[in-house]
Amino acid sequence: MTYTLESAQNIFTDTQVPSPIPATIALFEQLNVDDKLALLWYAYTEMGRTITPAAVGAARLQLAEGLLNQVKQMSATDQTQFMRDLASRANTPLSRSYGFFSVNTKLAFWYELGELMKQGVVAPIPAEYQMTPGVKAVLAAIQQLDPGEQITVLRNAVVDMGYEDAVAPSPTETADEPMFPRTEPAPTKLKVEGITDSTVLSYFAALNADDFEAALALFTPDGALQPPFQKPIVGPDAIAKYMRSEAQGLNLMPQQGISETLPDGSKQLKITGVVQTPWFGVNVGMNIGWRFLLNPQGKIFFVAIDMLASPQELLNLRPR
Ligand code: 45D
Repeated sequence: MTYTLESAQNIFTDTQVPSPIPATIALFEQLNVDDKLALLWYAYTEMGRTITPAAVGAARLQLAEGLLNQVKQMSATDQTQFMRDLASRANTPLSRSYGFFSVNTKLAFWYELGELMKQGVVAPIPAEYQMTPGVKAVLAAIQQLDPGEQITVLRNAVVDMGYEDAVAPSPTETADEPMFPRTEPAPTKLKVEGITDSTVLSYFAALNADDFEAALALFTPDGALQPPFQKPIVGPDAIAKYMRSEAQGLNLMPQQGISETLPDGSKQLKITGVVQTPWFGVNVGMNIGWRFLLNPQGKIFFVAIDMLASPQELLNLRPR
């Protein structure tokens, strides 16, 4: 096949609507540290209510326990300073410990910190704190987003905190991630309007069963997966590692798609639908698009996962 990763990244770009997420994050980035923490707290108390506590999980919290205990023992002033250091990515020992956590451990850590703030064990946002105009503007921008976009912004903020050492390997990243409990199995009989391709249908079934080996077997040896707002992850080993840490417990509910076979027998498909993360379960649906490029043998050379800008884009699947 004559495709390159670059040309694959550009398939179906004419059907895409720019996402408001990067601009919202850029607005947030302009706030000072205290405003960032306050904004996130307000946003979180509005949407965090629907986090599924079972997803936080005892095993995941155990990975964060050491740092949580240290924070609990601090004075209120030091706790506030610790949170500022996280938000400003200061190079301190505790901020580095946080930086070592995997994405899901960071989320669990902040979930627990939020609970402790509500209980008064960890210093809350000061009662006399007044929202600045900047905070109000970013909060208004976040309120414009749909719930799936809002949790993406929140997740991004959490993942970006702390000091990340570019060289040192991350202990919890390399350790096995605790499983996400599935209270109900994901949908098994998928009907995707306009799509009969068995590779793509097997991809959805494999992820819905947390069967990453089966999913990987569908890729070419140089195959790539591009998560939302990220660079492509190339090769089975890297994709496997990524899936084990970030694709567990997802419910993929593809709804409709279009498929085009090219003269050399390769195929490009765009499918749209809804994905639920175990963190929020059925409470939040994310509007997602998958753009697949399959080689003539039906293996996945490339798949991009995109956050759709609007529910309209779900149906923006005109054949060309
Ligand atoms: O006090 O096909 C703050 C792939 C500070 C795989 C806080 C995928 C202030 C292939 C931090 C706010 C994975 C790519 C407190 C598909 C403060 C594939 C606490 C897609 C207390 C489909 C904040 C998967 C907290 C996708 C606790 C798109 C915030 C997955 C918690 C998307 C936020 C998953 C949480 C998302 C956010 C999950 C738990 C967006 C979770 C978001």
